[in-house]
Amino acid sequence: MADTRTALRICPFCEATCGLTLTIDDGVVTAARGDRDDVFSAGFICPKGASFGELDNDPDRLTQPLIRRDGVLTEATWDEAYAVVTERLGAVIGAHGGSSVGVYLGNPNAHTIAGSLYAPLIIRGLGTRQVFSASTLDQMPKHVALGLMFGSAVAFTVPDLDRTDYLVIIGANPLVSNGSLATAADFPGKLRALHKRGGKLVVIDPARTQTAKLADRHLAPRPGTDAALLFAIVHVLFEEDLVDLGRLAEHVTGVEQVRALADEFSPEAVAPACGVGADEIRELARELAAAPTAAVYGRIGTSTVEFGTIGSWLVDVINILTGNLDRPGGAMFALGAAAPAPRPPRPGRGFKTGRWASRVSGYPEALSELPAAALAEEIDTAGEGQIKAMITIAGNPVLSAPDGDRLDRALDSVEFMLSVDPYLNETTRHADVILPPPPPARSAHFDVALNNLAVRNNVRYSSPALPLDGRPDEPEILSRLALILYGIGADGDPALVDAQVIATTLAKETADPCSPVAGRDVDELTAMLYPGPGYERRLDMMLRLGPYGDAFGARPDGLTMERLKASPHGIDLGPLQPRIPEILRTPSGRIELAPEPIVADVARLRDALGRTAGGFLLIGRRHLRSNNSWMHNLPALSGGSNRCTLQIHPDDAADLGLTDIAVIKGPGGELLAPVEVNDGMRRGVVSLPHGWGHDRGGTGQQLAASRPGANVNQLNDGTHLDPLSGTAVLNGIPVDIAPAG
Ligand SMILES: Nc1nc2c(c(=O)[nH]1)N[C@H]1C(S)=C(S)[C@@H](COP(=O)(O)OP(=O)(O)OC[C@H]3O[C@@H](n4cnc5c(=O)[nH]c(N)nc54)[C@H](O)[C@@H]3O)O[C@H]1N2
Ligand SMILES: Nc1nc2c(c(=O)[nH]1)N[C@H]1C(S)=C(S)[C@@H](COP(=O)(O)OP(=O)(O)OC[C@H]3O[C@@H](n4cnc5c(=O)[nH]c(N)nc54)[C@H](O)[C@@H]3O)O[C@H]1N2
Ligand code: SF4
Ligand SMILES: [Mo]
Repeated sequence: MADTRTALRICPFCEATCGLTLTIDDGVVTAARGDRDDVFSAGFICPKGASFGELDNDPDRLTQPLIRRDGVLTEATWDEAYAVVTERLGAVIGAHGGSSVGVYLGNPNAHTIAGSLYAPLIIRGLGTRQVFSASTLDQMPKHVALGLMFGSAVAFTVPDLDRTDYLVIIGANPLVSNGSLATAADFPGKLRALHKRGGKLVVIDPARTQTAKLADRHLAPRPGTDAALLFAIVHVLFEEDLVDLGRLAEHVTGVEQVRALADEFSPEAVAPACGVGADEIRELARELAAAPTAAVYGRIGTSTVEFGTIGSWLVDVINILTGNLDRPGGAMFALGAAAPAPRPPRPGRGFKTGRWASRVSGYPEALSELPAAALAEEIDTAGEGQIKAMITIAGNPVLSAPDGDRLDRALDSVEFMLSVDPYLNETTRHADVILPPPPPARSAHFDVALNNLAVRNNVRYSSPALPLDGRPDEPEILSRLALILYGIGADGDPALVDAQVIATTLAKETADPCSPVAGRDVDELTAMLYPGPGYERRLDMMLRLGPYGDAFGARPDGLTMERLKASPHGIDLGPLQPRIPEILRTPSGRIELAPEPIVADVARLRDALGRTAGGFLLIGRRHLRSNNSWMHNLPALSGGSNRCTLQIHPDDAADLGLTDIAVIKGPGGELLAPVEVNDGMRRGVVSLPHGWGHDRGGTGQQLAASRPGANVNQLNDGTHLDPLSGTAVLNGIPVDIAPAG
């Protein structure tokens, strides 16, 4: 008789954070289904979540550390691996300082406790400014726009999906991605519910995506022109006297400046560049203003483009000018359970980029990060401040960032490289040491980051579903690396790392007159913390200091780790609530609608309007059964439509005489891809998915290597960035297409 049981586990594979019920037979995850009682996801699941078991049990997952011996990565014990890190990383730091160590943090860090709570300690331990992440391949324009407008780069505006009457989705395909920067389990169901209650959906996307097919209205602009199109909406709002800030009026400055800036972006002026009719833009602006409530929501297609920050800013400018920011049914701010408790409104220091610049190209820092597109040059350009060693945590920049071939060579040249990653892949194959975290069923889960982006406030926690069996979990791995950097050594007690964070945080909180624990005794509070592993103690502290917390006994009904654990399907914390002015931290204490750096960048947009481009523009796409570069190794997710093909309009294919294979040339190189005609593509636009190109030697993902696809980012030379955020231009890249051979 098999020993069969179930365990609950929040899915860590995308931002939807669905609750799963895992079936466990004899200590192995054999199935996953949606947890119908989950307070947030109510049973929703997608093919990736359903493949949880396959991912957990993937035989290509590393179970032991690898260390490079005589040039070859070979299995080693954890003690041996930490010893090599201590010696070799220590040697680089001894010779060149901690600032010579580059760090790249990949996407899964947003989904793990380790990435949220422990990765920052490694950066601090190194004292390095050579910090890179997937954010500058993704959402950094949004951070910069939010920071400049609201004074906090993490004051995310989230569409109130459950209550809105009119939703505009620009540059996102949530039917496939399941949503991003808007944590909503069952996005498809929420769009259907919008229709059911008589609401309207508008999708703005050069491709007729799955999401666009659901829309009442689909505009298909030329790639890279969202900022101009959004500006034209703003123009119409002013011109036709449709601006109505409502409750926000007293909290906003800069409205007249925005009016002046929008003056030259009339629908008629931008229509030729956008390839969308002026009347369509006017109609959209009028409907947005007339809707009882409306929300504009932008994502990758509005972000990873030439004018990413201006576009991301305009999304919220429209939400504000139509009175839809911070009201039910509009774009609102979540209030995460582990975020600090709200403080009384007050002016803040505001947000600045460019406090320092990258060494080689002088790109401004944003949110203490440098552009991922500049990582290779920071490694391969000699001189003072050059990166001499690399640490990657949960990232695969060789496939995710522009010009992977250059990064490939650069990573090969560093004196020492350490990767914390479960796979031997295109990036980690360069490491001298790979430390593999355990599979997800053996890890705890809490959405430190994504709870602040949820379309409905909630809090949920998963304990590990299976024991670690002697392996360290990822918090322990990162804690031991921190101990090495602090000079204590890898055999120190990892609990010291948590104790230090707890002591520092509580000292600050008790000294803050606005904190729920102002004036209390740090030792008394510390003694009250949940008696679990270090990360549970830290989460307990955060929850208790947070907006719903028990304030360490002062609010006896409030949230604690113990109470959260007693609610295995999670705790619903209600619909989003207005947070202005409390959330604002600008120097003026108001929403600064016309921040100087953005105003200064508008001239660049104006100049681009007159540009006439021939040739094709390349955009990206995602597949339901894929996740960036790292899920091409699972049988359940491979095959079918999940293929690295060049999608092109049939008439364009016919004009070019394209039949089976196309050669695609971009500013950074060329590649071959099978042609897939698709009449949903705009004429002159082609699409390729990213995360493919598994044909490099020395990797350990057999299935992925057997159907490698091509690395779209090789078409990109990495020199084109959104200047305000340092984000790589990944959509709207000029390419030439021809039949192969
Ligand atoms: N052309 C083009 N390029 C793009 C994009 C695009 O739209 N077009 N999208 C961009 C975006 S939005 C993103 S977010 C980036 C992603 O860029 P990256 O984050 O660099 O790449 P991923 O493919 O997500 O790689 C994730 C890595 O984390 C590892 N991993 C998985 N789970 C864990 C874990 O629990 N712990 C640890 N330590 N490691 C883990 C995987 O093995 C893999 O190596 O790609 C970007 N690149
Ligand atoms: N199944 C699956 N889910 C995922 C991922 C995955 O790889 N697979 N990745 C996850 C990650 S890391 C992220 S960041 C999110 C991303 O979430 P989304 O942003 O929703 O995902 P994308 O599919 O990249 O959608 C971008 C859309 O922008 C369009 N687009 C391209 N250029 C332009 C343009 O110039 N203007 C406009 N208006 N549209 C344009 C594209 O056609 C595409 O439909 O998805 C996450 N979820
Ligand atoms: S939608 Fe995202 S969180 Fe939900 S099951 Fe799929 S991958 Fe997991
Ligand atoms: Mo992403």
